[in-house]
Amino acid sequence: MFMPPTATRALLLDLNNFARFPTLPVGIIAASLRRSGIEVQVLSPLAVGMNGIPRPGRARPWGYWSERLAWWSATTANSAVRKARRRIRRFSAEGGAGAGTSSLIASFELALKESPDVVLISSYLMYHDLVGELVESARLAGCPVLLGGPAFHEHETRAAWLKSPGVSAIYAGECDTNVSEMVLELAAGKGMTPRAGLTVAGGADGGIAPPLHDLEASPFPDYADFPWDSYPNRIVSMLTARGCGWGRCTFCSDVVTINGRGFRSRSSSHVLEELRHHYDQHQVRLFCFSDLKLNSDLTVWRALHTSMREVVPGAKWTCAIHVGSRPDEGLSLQDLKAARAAGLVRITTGLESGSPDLLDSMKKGTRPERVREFLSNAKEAGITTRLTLFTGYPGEDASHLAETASFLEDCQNLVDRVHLSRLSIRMATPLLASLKKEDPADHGFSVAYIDPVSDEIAHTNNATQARSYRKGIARLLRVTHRINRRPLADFAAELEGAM
Ligand code: B12
Ligand code: SF4
Repeated sequence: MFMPPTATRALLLDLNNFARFPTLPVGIIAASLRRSGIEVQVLSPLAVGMNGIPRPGRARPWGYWSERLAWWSATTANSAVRKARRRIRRFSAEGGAGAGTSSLIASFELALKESPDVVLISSYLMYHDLVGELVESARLAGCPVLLGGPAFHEHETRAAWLKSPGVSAIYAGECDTNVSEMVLELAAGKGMTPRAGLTVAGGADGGIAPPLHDLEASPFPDYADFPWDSYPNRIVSMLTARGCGWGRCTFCSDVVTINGRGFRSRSSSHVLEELRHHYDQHQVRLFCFSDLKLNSDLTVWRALHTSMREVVPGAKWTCAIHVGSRPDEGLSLQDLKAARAAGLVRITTGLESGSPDLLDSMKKGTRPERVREFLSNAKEAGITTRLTLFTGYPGEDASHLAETASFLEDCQNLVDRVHLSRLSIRMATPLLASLKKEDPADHGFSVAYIDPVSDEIAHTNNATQARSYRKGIARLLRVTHRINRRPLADFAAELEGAM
């Protein structure tokens, strides 16, 4: 392995800022740089007073009314209300902004005084304006900046972000095994070797790097630099694979991101070794599997059931699964009992809608009755469940909402949390591509604008204005609130809000 003669120093800024556990990609980058002998300072916004975005837990008593207000303000025909709402949301998305942001900028400037050779920023797109301020400070300090993150997969996004004069280059790819080379080249100041995924300021667009196939070449994430005392408990995020074994849902933006393209899995032994590593390093027993669908690779899924508690005594964990249509989805009562015995206490799954017709047009690959059976098995196995649903898919009307509400009312004693949202349309999804081709007059649904800087796509949906539709929403919000008002079982409470 190439070792630099004198250690290169990198300042790594984590703008994925989450309030519950250390950030996985930032841990990977830190480990990868250290493996090459590069010194790394990780700057976590949470450590310097910038709030992470909270995940909802138990609903407040007034939750039903605040959800109705949120729904109304998002869908009203009054464009001034919608505009005001967008402004408020953008402000709060930037992490509570205000004081938190200025203390982050101050800490960043302080870190620049230590003269790092390179700044690396891992960012979600909502932090564009903040990144603009940070890179300007780096530019004034004469320090090159390499930018990356999960959502730089579109040419327009990269072009817009490269307009900030302090950004030296954007890498649109999984950088697990090549980040050190890029850092050393930037530090040497002799220009960067062209590579797939790399766009240098002023140069031609480098596209997206192909997906990383040898996941075991990636180091275990190094979580030593995170503000462990700022988290309510000690949780580590794990990934056994990248992408989703189903991967076809039309609206899904996860499978078009940098790391979500194509399904790739690690071996069970490599995953178990990593679990043991984090247990030894940080004494963690709580794990959040960030896989899009942990039951994609049934060998790894079942290895967790048999070996999780052998490698981490007393482990508790949470994950997301997809109730698909394979004959064996690994979700039988026997499987779920084995998973519970191995410490699985919470499962999230996306049903999206209770209407079989809508599920077909979304290519969701699931059926409401199969999800019901899964919920019932999970309940019997003693695992708490969380269901995600959304309204507003093109073609949805009051009758579809009624199917979803009936499903939830039937299952309300089987499910512990419901996350009910409105459709978000994202760039690069099959849904957006099909909407661009269609005539909005056909179904009263149209895309109002696309902002490639933030990947915010506004749309109008005439169906939501019908009285019967609004009544359907109220019914759905009522049953959702009833479910979310209940406290979560004590054995699963440590992982509430982790996913
Ligand atoms: C797990 C997950 C979560 C978890 C954990 C989040 C965390 N911060 O750890 C939870 C469920 C809590 C969560 C919450 C949210 N999430 Co989330 N989440 C994901 C998910 C499914 C996987 C992320 C992950 O771990 N990826 C694995 C790593 C290995 O991949 P990666 O992040 O892409 O990093 C690689 C490359 O991008 C590159 N890279 C990354 N950074 C850098 C930096 C440099 C310098 C370089 C060279 C390369 C590089 O190399 C990395 C290693 O391979 C992604 C979907 C997806 N497929 O990415 C969404 C995603 C990241 N989330 C997203 C969002 C919007 C959110 C929320 C804001 C949602 C909300 N409104 O509440 C919150 C914000 C919470 C927060 N501040 O962190 C968006 C971000 C979109 C955007 N426009 O930027 C994504 C992409 C989902 C989507 N498709 O819209 N999330
Ligand atoms: S199952 Fe989930 S992660 Fe997979 S494509 Fe569908 S929505 Fe995306």
